[in-house]
Amino acid sequence: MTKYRSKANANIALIKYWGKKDEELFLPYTSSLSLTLDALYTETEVSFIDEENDVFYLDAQLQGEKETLKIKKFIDIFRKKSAIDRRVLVNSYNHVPTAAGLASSASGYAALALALNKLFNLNLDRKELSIITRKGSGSATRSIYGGIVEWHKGDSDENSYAEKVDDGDFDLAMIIIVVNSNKKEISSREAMKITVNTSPLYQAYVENSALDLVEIKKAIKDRDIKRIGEISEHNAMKMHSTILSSNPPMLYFEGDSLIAINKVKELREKGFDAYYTMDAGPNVKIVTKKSQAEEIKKELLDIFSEEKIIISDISSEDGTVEEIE
Ligand code: 2P0
Repeated sequence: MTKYRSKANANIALIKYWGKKDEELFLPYTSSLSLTLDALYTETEVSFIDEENDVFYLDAQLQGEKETLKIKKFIDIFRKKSAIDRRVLVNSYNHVPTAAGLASSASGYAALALALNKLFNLNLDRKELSIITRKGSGSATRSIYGGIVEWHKGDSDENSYAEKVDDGDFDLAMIIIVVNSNKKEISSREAMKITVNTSPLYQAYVENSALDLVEIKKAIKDRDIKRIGEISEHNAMKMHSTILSSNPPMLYFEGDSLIAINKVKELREKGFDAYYTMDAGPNVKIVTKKSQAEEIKKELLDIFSEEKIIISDISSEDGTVEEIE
């Protein structure tokens, strides 16, 4: 029996993806750009089984019908492309610091795609894989690669894909403050749909985000971490403005998110290069310099406990896959 094991790292967007133009094909309204994080990753093992249905374990827990159906649909893409109609056993492990609750669908779908590519003997290249991965979860398309990654929004199935824009091998790091690790009340998929349909600010956000992308790529080329941070912070808050101005309004900030944001501003006043970004949840992520991360952590320990603070380097390594049996 042939078994493969893959690994893909999670990513955090500096220029956010929020909203689909085409829900069937997962074509976004905006291009996005992310950092692939060293500290958070998923490992996934796959093999063929002679069962009626696919079987999915996540962190050694057999998953129910709903979760299994989601990945069945994803595996169907590989079955169709390869014309191999076999069921699959999927064993997926999220490697996140204890109690962080940062399990990521991005690293999950990217790892699964890398493994299925081998299992179904498709030999797709990374660009083709990112196109397929997109249809598992939009943000997952970026986790096929290490470094700093751009997802080109495109306007068709074939030209909406991710690409590494930089190996990220400079003094850049991210600090994650885990504000709340509970499961979200509303999925990103649903929330972004409400935003697209109801926020009067959405169109402006889409136009503005394209400018942010151009500017951040310049800043990355210049290794200008201050500028990278400023653009990221502003882009994230513009996304949250569209979420706040949806109908019904949605709000991802919790009390501790605001405390973290204020602390980041205070750190800046003290001379640190620290900028915040937030996704579809209350956790706050700080864009900073690797060389300042430990000192910033010390400052954060005044407010947050040790296990709530995760320092991560950028992982320059692309997702990997190996045969294990
Ligand atoms: C991002 N987020 O760029 C943005 C920023 C959250 C805020 O991608 O429907 O789980 O599976 O494509 O990828 C979260 O959305 O949504 C997300 P689907 P996904 O990282």
